[in-house]
Amino acid sequence: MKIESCELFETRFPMKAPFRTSFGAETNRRILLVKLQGDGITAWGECTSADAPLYSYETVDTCRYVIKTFLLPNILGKSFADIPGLRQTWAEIKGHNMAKAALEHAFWDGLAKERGVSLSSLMGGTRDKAAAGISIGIQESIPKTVEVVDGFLAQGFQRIKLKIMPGWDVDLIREVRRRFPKIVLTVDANSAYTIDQADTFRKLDEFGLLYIEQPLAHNDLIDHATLQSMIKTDICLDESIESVEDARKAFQIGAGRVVNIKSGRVGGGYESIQIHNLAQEKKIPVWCGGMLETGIGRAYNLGLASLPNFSMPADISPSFRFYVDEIVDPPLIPDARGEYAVPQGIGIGVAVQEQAIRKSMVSHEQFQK
Ligand code: OSB
Ligand code: MG
Repeated sequence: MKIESCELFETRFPMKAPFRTSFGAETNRRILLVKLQGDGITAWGECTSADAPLYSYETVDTCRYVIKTFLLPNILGKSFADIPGLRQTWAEIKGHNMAKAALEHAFWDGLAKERGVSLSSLMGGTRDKAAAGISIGIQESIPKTVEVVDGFLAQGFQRIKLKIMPGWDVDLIREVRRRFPKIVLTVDANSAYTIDQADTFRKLDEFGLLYIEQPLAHNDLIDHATLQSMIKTDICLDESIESVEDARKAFQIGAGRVVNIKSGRVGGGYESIQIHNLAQEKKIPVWCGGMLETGIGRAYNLGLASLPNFSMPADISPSFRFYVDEIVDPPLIPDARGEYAVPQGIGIGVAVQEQAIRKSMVSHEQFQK
């Protein structure tokens, strides 16, 4: 596909309810959307960066800046026959994975459209269903959490993930486990603890969690390996894995036994597939994480989650859970058994409603060679 033009839409989607994690609450989400055009094809991508550098150092503004200043000038007006060709243009640019992934993401959609195939099949997907898990933010009380969990279980979600932080952990999980003895339950600390708080995780060992996600620092592997050797429950790495090289090192030292793959965090679908493949070779299960995406990002995640080693439920709740406005058609919704149909249409497999995007748009820029 030839990249004749690129448009950046900055949108603002008020959240129906704040999504609270150990690092803060998201209430009003700015989201950068990318539209590429060329050879008669229109392709879309979503940048997974948040407004503030709390999950990682990237922000909506750093992504926009890096895309405009360093990534686009090397690709505008050029044709790329495959993903490695595109990635080669930014091979020497360090970090800024979410900025790179936003462009790569749109290009995957474009390439799939050029070849007349679904994103899932272009990525090497082997299944047409993906199991849905749900990530539940920090609530005002334990009884309220129990009520929220109950509601999502009734909707069919196959795995419940609860955000934890110091002071909001063992008592919470004890009660949720008491009320729901059989459910698949996980926790996500978003790096809120240090290794000297290992005792908390020893206590969590008794609740039969599927895994404990990112207990320690966002850029740590060493302490995670120490912690993993001290507890029975598997550690799942999220923030700490930004590349296949990170994954290789993590597996080598035993820093975790599960990986949450988020395409934005690792710089795109190509790197995600490398991590998926290495993990498969090492018999490490992976699952597809989420970053509160709109339908565009969720559709992309479903394509990725159709690869064979995505063997645990994804963080893919429908985007109407967070946002009033839907920007893709048809909206992606799991069935009553908590399964999504992986889109089989060409490209990301859902139609993007530019009209709806423009309704929520706060700025728009167009770049052409
Ligand atoms: O750590 O998995 C995380 C959302 C924003 C930032 C970090 C995380 C999350 C989630 C995913 O838990 C929720 C979702 O997209 O449904
Ligand atoms: Mg996480």
